[in-house]
Amino acid sequence: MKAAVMAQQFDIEGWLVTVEPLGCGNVNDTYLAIFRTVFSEVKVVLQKINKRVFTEPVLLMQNMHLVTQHAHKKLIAERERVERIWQLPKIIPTKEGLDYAIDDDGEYWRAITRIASAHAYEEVQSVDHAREIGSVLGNFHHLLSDLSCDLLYDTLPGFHITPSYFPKLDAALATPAGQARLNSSQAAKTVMSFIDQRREWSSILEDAKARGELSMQPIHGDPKTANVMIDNITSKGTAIIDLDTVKPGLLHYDIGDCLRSCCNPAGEECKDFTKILFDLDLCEALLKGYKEHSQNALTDIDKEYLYDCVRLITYELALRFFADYLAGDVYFKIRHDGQNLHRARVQTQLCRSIEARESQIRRILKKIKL
Ligand code: GN1
Ligand code: MG
Repeated sequence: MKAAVMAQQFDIEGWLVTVEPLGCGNVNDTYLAIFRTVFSEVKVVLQKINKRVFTEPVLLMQNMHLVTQHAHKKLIAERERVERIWQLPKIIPTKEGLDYAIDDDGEYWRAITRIASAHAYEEVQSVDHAREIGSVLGNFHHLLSDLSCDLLYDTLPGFHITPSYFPKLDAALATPAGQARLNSSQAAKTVMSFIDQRREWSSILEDAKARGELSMQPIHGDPKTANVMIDNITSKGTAIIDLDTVKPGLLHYDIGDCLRSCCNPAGEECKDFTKILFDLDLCEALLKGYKEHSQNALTDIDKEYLYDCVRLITYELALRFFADYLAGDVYFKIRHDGQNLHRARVQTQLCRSIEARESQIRRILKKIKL
């Protein structure tokens, strides 16, 4: 198996015992590789980078290198002053000292350390869990707050720039196959009109950015529930994983995405639409955790766009899943036909719930005073 061959390119002590699939990522292929020596065992995370999505894997790894190095230094420096051991995965070099290995098909592989004695959940488990998710994101923003954006490459141009997803949608709609998919179900038509009704509003953050109200900072890009590791021993958040999308962006993309993911306890693949809602208690807990650990990452004007960002990133993900469904599932991996349509419907439903609770969400934001 290719993964087993590639696992052995990295500078890891011992003999490879097994390589097995890990997690439910929608983009990369992820494995757990176990190595043993005659007296110990080490488990590492091995990933094949999806080159169709990340067309510049070398630059992506350069971003990851810079960000982890910066964060590790700061974590060590601050260690004695903080109440827990925050962690972040580290890149494991190849035997030649590189951050990635290339296989004979030209695919890029990397190995990173695994955050041990900790667990990431696909869906939020409790109010305390939500608070920990917010704490981890807050801490991550604090860690990157003094890293200049100019040092990071834009490895995914257009990522989280909501209007930039319309050309893909429109291109898919212009093909006979895209039209056939749109017209094949009432569900698809309903998602389509949901998206159309909000097209004009969808540039709200980009317009604020263009007016100079919001500025770019290093962001995580994908702070969903499943990317936050919770310590098995203390039940506290310990690390954020999946650093592929770390790049310049707005903190709003992260805060919006984190709330979108964490405050929907039914998860992204839920089959029962009556269960999908934006939970306000989880929202409040997450924001409290974020506030406690972000150390004033947000300006006053940033705060004015917090309601919009959670609505927008949820809308955007519905748009991204739906555009991919119409385009024939070329971006997000699927396990069954129609999965991207289903995912788009879940996010659409969640977005409606956010819109219905706008005044309560705004009240929570005021109360927490981020
Ligand atoms: C993708 O593959 P994964 O799970 O890390 C996607 C995110 C979405 C997420 C939804 C690079 O993340 O933007 O929010 O699916 N990542 C990329 O589950 O597009
Ligand atoms: Mg990701």
